[in-house]
Amino acid sequence: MRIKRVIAVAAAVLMSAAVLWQMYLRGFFLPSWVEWKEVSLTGDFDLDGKEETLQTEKKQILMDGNILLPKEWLISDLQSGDIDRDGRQEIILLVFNRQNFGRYRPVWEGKDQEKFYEHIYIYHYENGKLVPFWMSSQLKPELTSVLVRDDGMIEASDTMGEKSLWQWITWGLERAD
Ligand SMILES: [Ca+2]
Ligand SMILES: [Ca+2]
Repeated sequence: MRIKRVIAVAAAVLMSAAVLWQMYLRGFFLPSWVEWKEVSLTGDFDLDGKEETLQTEKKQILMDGNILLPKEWLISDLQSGDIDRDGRQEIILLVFNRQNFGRYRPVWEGKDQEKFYEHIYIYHYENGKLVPFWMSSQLKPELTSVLVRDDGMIEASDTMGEKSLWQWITWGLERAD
């Protein structure tokens, strides 16, 4: 009897650990300053003459109900704007994932880490997919929001309460204020 009870308790502990881990992976324990915005943007992102709608819902980015990025990535904000002034809209995302690096992580970084890092990822929409344009490594300090202005400049607010202005220059974002 005693052994059975120990097994039952151990199973319950394992199950709650599994539930907690799943909650962790879904971002439930990320800091409370993270605002999970549900945004809907309509535009002709692939310049084929037809409009499409991108939206964020439950920390994912979707088009026509299809999730466009890995499900483990948690999206807190979605913006679009022509940041490099070439007439085509870029899609700007604040993403939490367990990768310190962008898409092209060094070979010695084989696995996802436990900790979540925040990134700005910039994409183009092409052939029904998001195609990477520019991806930041871990943001320091972390950003609470980004806003793409009509002139393509990006206004960012960080967790220290500071605001900053960023401009696309040749191949990356540079501080403009
Ligand atoms: Ca289109
Ligand atoms: Ca552009």
